[in-house]
Order: sequence, then C-alpha cells, then structure tokens
Amino acid sequence: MSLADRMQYADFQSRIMTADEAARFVADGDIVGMSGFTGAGYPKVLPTAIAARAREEHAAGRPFRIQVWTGASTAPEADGVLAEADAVSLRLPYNSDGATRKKINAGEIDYLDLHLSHVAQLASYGFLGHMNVAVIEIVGITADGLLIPSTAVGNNKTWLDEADKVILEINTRLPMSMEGMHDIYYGTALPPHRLPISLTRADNRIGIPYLRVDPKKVVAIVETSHPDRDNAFSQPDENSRRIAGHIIEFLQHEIRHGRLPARMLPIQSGVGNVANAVLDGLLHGPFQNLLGFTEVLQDGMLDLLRAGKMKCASATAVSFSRAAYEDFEKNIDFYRERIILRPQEISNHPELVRRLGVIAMNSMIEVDLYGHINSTHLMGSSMMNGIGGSGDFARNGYLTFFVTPSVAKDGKISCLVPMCSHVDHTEHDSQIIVTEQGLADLRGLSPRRRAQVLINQCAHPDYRPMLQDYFDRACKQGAQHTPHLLGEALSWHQRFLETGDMRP
Ligand code: 0RQ
Repeated sequence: MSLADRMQYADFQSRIMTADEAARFVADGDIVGMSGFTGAGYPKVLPTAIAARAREEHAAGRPFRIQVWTGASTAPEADGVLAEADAVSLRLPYNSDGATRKKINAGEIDYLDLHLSHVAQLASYGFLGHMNVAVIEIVGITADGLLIPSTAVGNNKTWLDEADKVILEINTRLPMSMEGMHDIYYGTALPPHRLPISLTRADNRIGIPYLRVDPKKVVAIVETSHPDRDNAFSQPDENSRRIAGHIIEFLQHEIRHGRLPARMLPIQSGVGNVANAVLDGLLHGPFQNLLGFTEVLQDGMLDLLRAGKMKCASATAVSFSRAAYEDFEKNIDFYRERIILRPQEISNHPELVRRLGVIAMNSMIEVDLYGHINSTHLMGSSMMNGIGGSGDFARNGYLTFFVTPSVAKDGKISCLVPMCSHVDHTEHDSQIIVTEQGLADLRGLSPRRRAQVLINQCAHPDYRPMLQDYFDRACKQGAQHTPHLLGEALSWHQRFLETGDMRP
C-alpha cells in the first residue's frame, strides 16, 4: 500500500518531505523522543539523517548532540548510526546496540538505566527535562488524523503528548492491517487525579487502537520502507533446554501442591535465547489456554499462539526473527485477535503485574549466595544492556524466576558468586533461581539457608567446592545474619580481570 493510501488525513499532505529535510527540525541540545522497543518500531531513516546533520555541524566546528529517549533498544540504523556520528549526549532507558554500549562504557554517552514502566511517568512529571521533538514510526494515519501504531508502542503515547514538535515516519513495508491490534490507554492522569486501571485480565482491552497527536505539532511526515531488525534466535542449546525443563517441572509441582491455579497465570518472558527456550519448553509442555502478560513478544510466544496453547498475549512490542515476522504478516488476521500491544507503562505496570499474578521469567548475568541479582553489569563496571522490564516484573510477579547458565565464557566465569559485583534486584525481590544444574526455590528461606540451597542446586561442579569453602569460612569467621568475608567477597571477579579465569 502506497504512502498516499496510508495517509488519509488531508491536512498533512503539505508536510510530506525527505528525511534530510525533516532532520532540520532537530537542533543541538534537543531532547528527542524516538519510537522503538527491542528492535521493533524504531524510526528507520530519521536517525541516519540526524547523524549526517551532526557530522555536517561537527565539520563546521559547531556542536551537535542530542538526548535520545526511546521505549527500549532499537537497531544499528537508529542507535548505531547516531552513536557513530557522536550525535548523542544522553541515552535512556535501555540499549543493546554495540556502538552505543562502547560509548556508554567509555563515558562518552551519559546513560540512564531505568525501569521501563517508570519512564513515561518520569517524563510526564517533568523530572527528566522537556522534550523538544518526537520521531515516531507508524503504519498509517486515518482520515480523522489518528495514528495507526507499528510493531512497538513503547513510550510513543507519552512522547507524542510531551514533545513540542512531531516527526512521523510512515513505514510502507509494515502491514496496515495491524490496525486494531493496539490498545492505547489514555487514563494515566497525573497524581492526585490518577485512577485505578480497569484491566482485570491480560486479554482485556481498555483503550483505543490509535495514538493521538495534536495536528499542529506535526512538522514533518517521512516515508520509509525498511523492515524491523531481524531478531534472530539460535536453536535452544542443551543448557537452555535443561533450564526450561526445570521451570516446567516446578510449575507442575506448584499446581500439584495447590500453590498455583491449574489453569496457570499469565506469563512474562524476558529477552534472549534462554527465555525463548523456556517458551519452546511450554510449547511442548502440558499447559493449555495460557495468557501472556509480557513486554516483548518473541518467536516463542508466536509459536504458542499458533499452536493454540496460548489464547492471547499482551505486550508493548513484537521482536521477531525474519521467519516469524513473515508468519505474523501472512496470518495477521489470526494474530490481530490474539495479540494486544499497549504502552509500556501499562504492559509493565507494577500494580497490574501484581494483581494479575504474573509468572515472571528473566535472564541475569550473575546471582550471589544470598539471592541478589545482577542483570546489567559485567565485572562490576561494564554496562551490558540495562535493567529493562526485569524489575517491573520480578518485584511484583506471583512467581519470579531468574535464569542463567551456571558458567559463562567456557567455564572461566561462575554465574553464582560469593557477592554480586553489581545489584539490580535484591534478595527481597528474588524467589526462584534456575541454572542448567537445577532450581533453587528461595521462598521462605533465611540468608544462610538460601546460600546452601543455591550451592547445592545451581552451582557448576567446578565452582561448587569453592563456593562451599567460602560459605563455610564466612559462617565461622565472626559471621552474623548474612555471612561474608569482605576482603574476599569480590576476589573472584578481581581474579578474572587479572588472569581471565575466576578459578585460581
Ligand atoms: O557474552 O556475548 O560476549 O558471548 O554475557 O550472555 O548467556 O548469551 O545471555 O543473551 O540471555 O542475555 C542478562 C544480558 C542475558 C539479558 C542478559 C556474558 C556471556 C555473553 C550474554 P558474549 P547470554 P542472554 C525483558 C527483560 C536485562 C534486561 C531484562 C539482559 C553475554 O537477558 O540484558 O531482563 N537482561 N529485561 O558470555 C560476565 C557473567 C556473565 C557474562 C554471561 N556472569 N559475567 N559475562 N555473560 N554471564 C526485556 C527488556 O526489558 C527489554
């Protein structure tokens, strides 16, 4: 379908222009809110045009750097091109782009790593500064001037409300027939006027299928026809399959003991290969009529929907491999009935996650003997991606799983360590830890008991004696409630930095 067919609001005709022309509306120092969430729905051509603009300004000896706020991660053609042009001064709230990560870790880009459910309200409260421009990908505009969202909703509603100027990228490659899949909730007034959110099931709709924009703010409309990034997955490996097996066995055990309803509760699944393997495990597991209440809908959830094992999935974005995207597009009428894409302040809303009783499953980098979780930093200081939605779901879920292979880098790193080198989720928020070795159910356990269960169930055999030795000595040497040897607690990380291996 051509741009003319997708742009049915006559008033905007005169605002159609090239990306280079539209980039002129962005100035040095601006706060720019972009669409995009886990490699979907990000602007495809404006970032390159803004990057070119930055290079031009730099060559003329003038400064040009902007703040880039998104929903979550984008792609090399958004984050990557801007970082490479030194066009970004600050980035929030989540990033997985390599070029941007490098600059964040070098201290060249300021990075705010935020809970994804918090971002829209922090922006509306005015805590982060005033947004100058929003650059939002959509698939079309109705005759009434309503915007049909694309493959990610993220923070688009808030960016459109908050920004002074709006640039719309209409993506002619994505299906217009996504119309009706989205549920945009406009009930989040500022406190003290905020009301309870009337969503009582993961498959409820409580909003409208369109984004609103004040037509006076729209300064440019640009066409693009690039697909979303290919979010390819590797086939589940042996470790991922074992982790998935432990989780499914545990869920069945909980149902047998009456602690989990037999019809199950809505499922949240984080990003990455392990998370996808767990979904693959559910595909072959015994559960029927599942609901998804998650932030990103990956290939694995699409498989569950297609197989009829999952009735409906609520998320803020899809993040598919090329093959899964093709299936999504071909069977869009089927999926439109079964997928609901919402703003991330709703998909990840802590009160909804708690009330709906979501089963949260997220990957981590490391866990320590007492159940503190590091989701974001390698060896204490190097930022990997960000906390994303893991805290929104883990803190509030009915059951909270954190998963990881027991070792990384061919066994040179233990993912169960005496003390985490960085903490994103504390012992108060973690419940069930799973590695390929086994599952540690930490519910109801005091710190010392947690440590022993984690060593027994989750440690890799190469590291189990080292962990036991540390814990035994910590318990003897003047230990109190949470036994530690402070001089040694981070020595495994230090050894890795010095020798390339945590083992002596
Ligand atoms: O390094 O890429 O150099 O090989 O970390 O590890 O095992 O491939 O794990 O892709 O599932 O990502 C936590 C990063 C896991 C991700 C994290 C090294 C390892 C490898 C990646 P290489 P894997 P995954 C929903 C929820 C936070 C946000 C979140 C993440 C690389 O899941 O970003 O949960 N989560 N959001 O070798 C040093 C360790 C290590 C280690 C692994 N202990 N020390 N390096 N690695 N363990 C989504 C959103 O919120 C948007």
